[in-house]
Amino acid sequence: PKVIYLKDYTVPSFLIESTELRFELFEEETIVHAELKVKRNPACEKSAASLELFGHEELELIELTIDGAALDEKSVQREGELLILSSLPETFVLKSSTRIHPETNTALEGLYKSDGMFCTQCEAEGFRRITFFPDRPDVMSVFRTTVEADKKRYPVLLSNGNPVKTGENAEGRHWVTWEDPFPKPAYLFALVAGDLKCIEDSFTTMSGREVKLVIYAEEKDLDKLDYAMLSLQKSMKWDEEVYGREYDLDIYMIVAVDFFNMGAMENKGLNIFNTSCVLANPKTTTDASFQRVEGVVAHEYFHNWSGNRVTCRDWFQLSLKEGFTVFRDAEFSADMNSRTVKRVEDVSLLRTAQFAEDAGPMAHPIRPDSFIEISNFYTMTVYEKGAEVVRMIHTLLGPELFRKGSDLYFERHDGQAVTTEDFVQAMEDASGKDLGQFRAWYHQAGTPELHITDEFDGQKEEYRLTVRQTCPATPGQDKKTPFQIPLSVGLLDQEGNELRLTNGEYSEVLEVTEAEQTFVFKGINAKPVPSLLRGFSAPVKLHYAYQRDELMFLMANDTDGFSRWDAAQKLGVDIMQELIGGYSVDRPMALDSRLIAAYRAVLEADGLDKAMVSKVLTLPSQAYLSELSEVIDVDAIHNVREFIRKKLAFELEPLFLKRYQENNLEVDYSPDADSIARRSLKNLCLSYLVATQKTEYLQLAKEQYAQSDNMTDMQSALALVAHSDDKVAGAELLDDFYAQWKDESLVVNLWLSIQAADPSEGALARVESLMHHPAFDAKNPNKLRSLISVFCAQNPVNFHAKDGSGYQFLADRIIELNAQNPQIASRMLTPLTRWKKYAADRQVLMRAQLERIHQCDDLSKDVFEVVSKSLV
Ligand code: HT7
Ligand code: ZN
Repeated sequence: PKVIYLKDYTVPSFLIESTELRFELFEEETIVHAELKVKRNPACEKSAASLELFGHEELELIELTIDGAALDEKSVQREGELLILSSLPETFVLKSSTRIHPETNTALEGLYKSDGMFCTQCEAEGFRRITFFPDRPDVMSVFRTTVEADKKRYPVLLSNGNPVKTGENAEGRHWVTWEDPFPKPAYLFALVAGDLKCIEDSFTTMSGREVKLVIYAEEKDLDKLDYAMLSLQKSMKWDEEVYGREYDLDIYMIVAVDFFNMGAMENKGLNIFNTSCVLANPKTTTDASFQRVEGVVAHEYFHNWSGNRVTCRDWFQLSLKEGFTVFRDAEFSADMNSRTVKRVEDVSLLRTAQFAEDAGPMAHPIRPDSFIEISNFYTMTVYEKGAEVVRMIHTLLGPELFRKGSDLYFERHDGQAVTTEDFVQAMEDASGKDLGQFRAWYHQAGTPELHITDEFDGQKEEYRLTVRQTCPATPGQDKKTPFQIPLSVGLLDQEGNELRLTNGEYSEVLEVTEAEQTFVFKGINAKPVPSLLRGFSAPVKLHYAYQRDELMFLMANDTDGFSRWDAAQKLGVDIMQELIGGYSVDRPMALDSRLIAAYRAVLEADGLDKAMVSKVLTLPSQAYLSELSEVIDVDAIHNVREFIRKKLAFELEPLFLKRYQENNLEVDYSPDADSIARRSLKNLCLSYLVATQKTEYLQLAKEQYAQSDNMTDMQSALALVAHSDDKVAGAELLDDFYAQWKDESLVVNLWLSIQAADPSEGALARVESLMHHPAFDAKNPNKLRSLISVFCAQNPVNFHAKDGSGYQFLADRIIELNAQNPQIASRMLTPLTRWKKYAADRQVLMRAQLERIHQCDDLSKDVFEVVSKSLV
């Protein structure tokens, strides 16, 4: 397959002034009529250049005319995905008719069917599966779309923009025409046709315009749409208040579909959402999913400006819209809920999944230089690290100048397709801050590491921090230049009081720009304890030789909530790593009593934020410890973690019980931050209690399961019983749960995941048998993720079984999925790509499966790219 390079970018040779589409939807085929008004691009230097239309190989071209006449054979060439038209006039009307088959489209790209309804997914390159078109984001046009279908089966017909006309045809068919006045690239096109019901509301914008808000779903899910509506209204208000951005069409629609490759899609005026990111009600939805719905609704809404009004010039610029929009949605969630908790959750994810990606064979900068298949680059790096890079600009400029920069960016580039460079330039121009060196974050991959040492000079009353930065080699980038890194620090005296720093404040952002650099703090009369990388001010790995007592001190005294949690994590990691090291040489395990003391202090303290208490009392995850390991010892990590959990449970049992009882209130469910925090602390305490393996606590979990009026408490209790040693009790509850919820697809996904994550022996056989259960559907990505991906990513002891059975199982699934749904196949491959992090015996087994996949005929570009890069 061909590699596409950023350096080869050239402007399009033709532009499209308007696009008129007519879809005739039938059960056995769909006919797409397209009429494009085309003109030569004055910015293109090649005056005789041809027009390149993209069209997937499966498209059947029925008719093609230019200004009403058929083209002569010499002027039309079809080469793979390209239809090349040459000898063209300056302006012309291009008409085509194409036959496609959404009814058999299992890739879920382009036009396809989800549970009997037609829907689309065009980002990144799905539009070329619909019709022949210059499917590239820098070709923007206005769209007028008519959708025609059987009225009974498909009473609702939607597309982007505003509905302008409707009518009925013979044979029970009807049609609706939609007009979108905003020029957009084809990747933002959307169409939906189905038997849908909706809820409606409205939003009055800051300039007083009333916008109609409509959320569509299948009738059975109508009772799960209110939370998304509320989240949408909150997002619209927040974007006006924080960014001055107003919505621009008269209507905003969201449609929930069950078959979807990702979370949601920001199509102009017609968002399409995976049901898992839009449906929510207390009976069927966990707290985590409520928060996800709020966050994803906001994310897609914010794209209306960061992505749609100002879009990407080419797909290398993906982080321009994704990094910025993730930053925007994270700030929104922080404002709606607890800022510190949101930061802790985001940093945990970044430090496990993104850092692992940055250290693996697919490592790439947030603005990649090349790709084979762009779908492979919707990554943690482009999204989450991209958001951290925007956050660093926010930190370096401060909130006021950052807002000036974003105003300038939106104003300067409204209606354009631009680059990450344009974004940085706007920030620079608005603030006057030199971001020259900062740009390295866009083109250098890998996680920078900060090695910090300190020195106290009592005579000079000086405290010095010396910071050395390094960045490991990544594929194609051996050497890196130093990054500009905002390092937020504070200093605490021996009593735990914060000291005033050089800027006169208690916190200061040091700008690290050199390979090695020393920062001096004057007027310090005793050696302080440094609080480093406050708020995780940069996406880096920090190395500073903290003593365990110092970490306990920071846990108790640091004023920065994030840093208190981070100190607890560091203490946990330090203690666990010592035991993990001893595990392979059979050293008896003993828990450092300081961890017990630190946990006790947190459990005993009054008035602490409950969400933070539960975060602090959660041991570093298996995934994080794996990421930190030179060589991942799966069993050692698992067993050490379980040993410590049990030990803490026994030592602190009365406190866990007290906190459980205090927080086990009989109140009506609400997904507000305080209630979520209370449930999270309660369920964490219950998990420690069950870890004692005392029957009374298993009984307590069963009671919680039986009495709970919400899915958060029910699911937590079910998982604890199902993963306990009492397999009879576990099976009983799992059967009961399925019987209760078998008609709620998203709840059934929880049921699949709980079983897939069960660490007890025989998990693979259970997963294999669940693949034959009526609840499972191998064509539905949500089912695949809930069962297969959860097993491979969240059940390490079974997935990494020494006999290689887990690896073979995953490879079999990838080979099956490669033809059916390449995007999902390639995403599911990730666990195998990390083979170099394991000991030799596992490496051999993992590599063998990668090679088996590599040797398959007809590998999709998606799978080929990931497998071949992983084998290097
Ligand atoms: N911008 C959206 C990307 C997306 C996508 C990409 C590839 C394949 C399927 C997809 N579905 C949605 C999602 C977002 O970031 O908002
Ligand atoms: Zn996005």
